[in-house]
Amino acid sequence: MLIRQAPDIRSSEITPERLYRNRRQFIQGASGVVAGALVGGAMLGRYGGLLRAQESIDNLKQSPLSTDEEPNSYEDITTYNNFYEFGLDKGDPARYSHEMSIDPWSVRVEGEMNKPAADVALDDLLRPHTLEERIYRLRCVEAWSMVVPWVGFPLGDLIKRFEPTSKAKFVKFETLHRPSEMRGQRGRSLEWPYVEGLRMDEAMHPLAILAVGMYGKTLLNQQGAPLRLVVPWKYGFKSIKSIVKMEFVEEQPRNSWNVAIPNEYGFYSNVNPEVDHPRWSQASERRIGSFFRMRTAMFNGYADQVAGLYDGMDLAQNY
Ligand SMILES: Nc1nc2c(c(=O)[nH]1)N[C@H]1C(S)=C(S)[C@@H](COP(=O)(O)O)O[C@H]1N2
Ligand SMILES: [Mo]
Repeated sequence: MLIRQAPDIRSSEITPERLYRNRRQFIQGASGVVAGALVGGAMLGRYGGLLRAQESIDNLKQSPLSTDEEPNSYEDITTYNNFYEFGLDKGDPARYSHEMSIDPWSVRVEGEMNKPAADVALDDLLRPHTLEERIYRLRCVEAWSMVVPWVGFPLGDLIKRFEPTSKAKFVKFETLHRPSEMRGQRGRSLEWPYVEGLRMDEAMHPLAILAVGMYGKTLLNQQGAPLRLVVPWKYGFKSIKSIVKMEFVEEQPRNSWNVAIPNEYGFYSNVNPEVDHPRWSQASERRIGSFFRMRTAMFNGYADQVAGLYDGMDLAQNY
């Protein structure tokens, strides 16, 4: 499951959409061994470099919760990133995140739960879960967006395994803190480690997933390998990367962007075209790769599924 990432894979060497389409035909075609062997052979021959860097994830179930919008290109998704641990420029994560080693990886799980606190090795964490492909919109608070074909599983399924108690009102997450390998952490752009949190009912919502891959392959470091959160109805900063700790807590946890600039970034951070950022409008967004702006949808287009979580709450107060 784990990858050893080769340093500095040039995006120009990768033609992933082709690879991905081949894989999809293979998955959907399901006419078995012969097609598989051909596609597999072609992949090995043509994309050997990529396969060394990322592992294919086979037999993905397609989620009915996927958007039908066209995913962004692999290149856009892996070269235009926010991951302040590696710098502030959108290109910095792709440039420097190979300096982070992700093998071995484990996640510390603790807090208000019936199971004992434990360091869970990544493979043990993932083993009981069925990975699926979920094509989701990702909307950054900076008013750009992408569509990403994630590979992951519901966060709620993982939470249930640890049997949180009735005192567990929130889940808190932490990113790896390792300044020797994460050059952005040697400066003070944010308080380290990056922390985020969800209310328990948000975390249990079937749309919230933990992602381990995209485009049918394990994540690259710049995307938050080997394990990151994806909460599609919230601004991107809730989707914390490279998670090393999960804690069930009674009080609303701090979250990095709220700590950094509290009047601009709240805890809930639901995508809301009607509540502007103090310095810019949130009514529209630019889909990366497209010239035109489009109108932003309430809850990033997931209102039917998640609006009920916030019944009775003033979303201008709880931004
Ligand atoms: N640990 C950590 N997680 C993070 C960030 C970060 O700087 N550090 N940036 C967030 C922001 S602002 C966004 S928009 C998304 C971007 O995810 P992507 O680079 O996969 O598109 O990651 C989020 N997760
Ligand atoms: Mo963001």
